[in-house]
Amino acid sequence: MKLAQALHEAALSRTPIPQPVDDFDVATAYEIQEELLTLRGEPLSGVKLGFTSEGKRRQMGVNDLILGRLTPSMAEVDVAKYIHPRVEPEVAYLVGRRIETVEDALRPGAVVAVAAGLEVIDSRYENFRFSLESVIADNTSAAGYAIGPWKAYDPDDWNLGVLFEIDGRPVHVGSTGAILGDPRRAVVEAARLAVQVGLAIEEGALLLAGAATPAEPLREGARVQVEIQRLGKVVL
Ligand code: 0L1
Ligand code: MG
Repeated sequence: MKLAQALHEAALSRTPIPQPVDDFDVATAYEIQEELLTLRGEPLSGVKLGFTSEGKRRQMGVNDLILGRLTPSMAEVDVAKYIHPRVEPEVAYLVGRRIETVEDALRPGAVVAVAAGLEVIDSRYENFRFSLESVIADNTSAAGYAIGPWKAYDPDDWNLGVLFEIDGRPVHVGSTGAILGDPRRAVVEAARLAVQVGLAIEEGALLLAGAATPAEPLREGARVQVEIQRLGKVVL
């Protein structure tokens, strides 16, 4: 597919591309995303959800969440690799059993651990502008991530305070409850979208549940820290 190739080359060359002119539907967008990941030539390390806050969906004029795929090299965050990166605080879950159906996501042990996370998003489109379909094709802007120390999953740990700091200054405070109203819902929502696109979420996979506050530009040399009550810290 031409768009997958163009997005792959945009990431490699750090040169953003214009919005695609042709319309395509969500199913086609996920096919392009899969093609893009094949071009990357890496296994998956996990999945992520995007548009998990009502405010962001309203701002973008969309009414569903989006699913992206994570790869091991995204764990090597290096500002020099990106086009116009932004960073946002996330809740990260560790998947404890293979999820191929929504029912699997509801079974005990679907999630075994939780951590404070950071996601780097970097649209391969000019000016970070996209439609729902074009951002899905662009693997939901996924570009990097960092995860703090894992803590055994406790279902009571869901509505927790979040402090997002850059260079020692608070830039946002929030709550993990801003993620889907309850970040625990991310497991079922990720399963629903994964089933829709024919993807299984493997045991040991990482699940980035969504952003707890707005994203901020990621500058070269910046010290970025997210601290989540009871879960601990992650630093970039
Ligand atoms: O992870 C996210 O919520 C981002 C999804 C894609 C939209 C964006 O690039 O802001
Ligand atoms: Mg995100």
